[in-house]
Amino acid sequence: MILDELKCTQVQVIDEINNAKTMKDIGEIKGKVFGKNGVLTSLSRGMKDVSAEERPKVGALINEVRNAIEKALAEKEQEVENAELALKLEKEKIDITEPAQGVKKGALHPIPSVIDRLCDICVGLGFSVVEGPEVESDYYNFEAMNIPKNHPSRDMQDTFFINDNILLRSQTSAVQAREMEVKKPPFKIICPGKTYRNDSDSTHSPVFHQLEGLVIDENVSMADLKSMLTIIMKRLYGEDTEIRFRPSFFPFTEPSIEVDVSCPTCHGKGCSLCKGTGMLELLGAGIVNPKVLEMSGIDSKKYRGFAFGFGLDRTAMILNSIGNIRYLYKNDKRFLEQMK
Ligand code: FA5
Repeated sequence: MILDELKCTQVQVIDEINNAKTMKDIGEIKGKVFGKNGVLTSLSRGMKDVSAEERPKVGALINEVRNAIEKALAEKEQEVENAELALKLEKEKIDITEPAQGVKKGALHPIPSVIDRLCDICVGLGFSVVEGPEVESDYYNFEAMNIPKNHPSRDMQDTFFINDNILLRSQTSAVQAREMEVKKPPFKIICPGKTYRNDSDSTHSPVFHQLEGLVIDENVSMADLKSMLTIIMKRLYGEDTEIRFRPSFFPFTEPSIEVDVSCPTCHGKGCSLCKGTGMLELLGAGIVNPKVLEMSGIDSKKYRGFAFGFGLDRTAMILNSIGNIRYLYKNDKRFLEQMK
């Protein structure tokens, strides 16, 4: 009886193996045959009920059936593996005559791009780049810049205070005293970075960027400042850019100037970007006030200095003909795509 069952099982299982198409089918057959309740496992368990003289015969047949099934499974596995590999290779075939897919290129946002360009120009002129904290003390932002507490000129920069003595820096000029305290003259530094003021309209943002420049040396003059700024602006905007210096006031420079450039959109004729004036205000600058030098421990009889502070958002707007500062902060992909 058991001998017939074994022979029958062999025929059925080998038939199933022949019909298997995938590794999953083969796995299922293995479970059905050799699993805990598999057909061959159950038949082997039945050995205990077989009489002593039949046992060697049945045992031999069980081994024969097992070997035959295992052999058929191994052959089928190899066959299915080969077929699956052939299919995979067929699917992954690369047609080298197909045109290549274009690579999508990203681009720098206009602000970091302008910072890179200005830093490159200034480093080429011998400046080193420094950094300063955005959360700053009242001392470095104002007092060391000759703007004592309650001085009316503080109103020029509507400042975000964190407490009486800590604020978000309203100007990169805050790095001037920090650098003068630790560097031995002569030196030339620039400091790009974020600045904060309670300001908001089409050309003013509460968060904006400035690039500070400071040169301390003997015999520094207004002529040096003007020629340095002329070189920087012509390298930034092009050789035919017209530059205008106007007298101005900053408590930390004396004398002080403001600098305008001819509008790159209308070339001085007047347009919406320059509000019809043909010129755009770009930065403040001046000869460092001797009081500022003394407060930071620099001998004002021996050394003089000049400083300048670019508004970088304005610079980026001018370079890219952007009509509203908010576009720089909106993260609108359509706008950013145009800046490539
Ligand atoms: C200053 O901040 C001085 N620290 C500049 C300076 C440095 C003068 C060294 C002398 C020596 P002012 O407040 O004008 O100056 O700002 C300089 C530039 O920053 C402006 O010309 C403008 O381009 C930009 N700016 C000022 N406020 C904002 C704002 N809210 N949003 C965008 N840009 C601004």
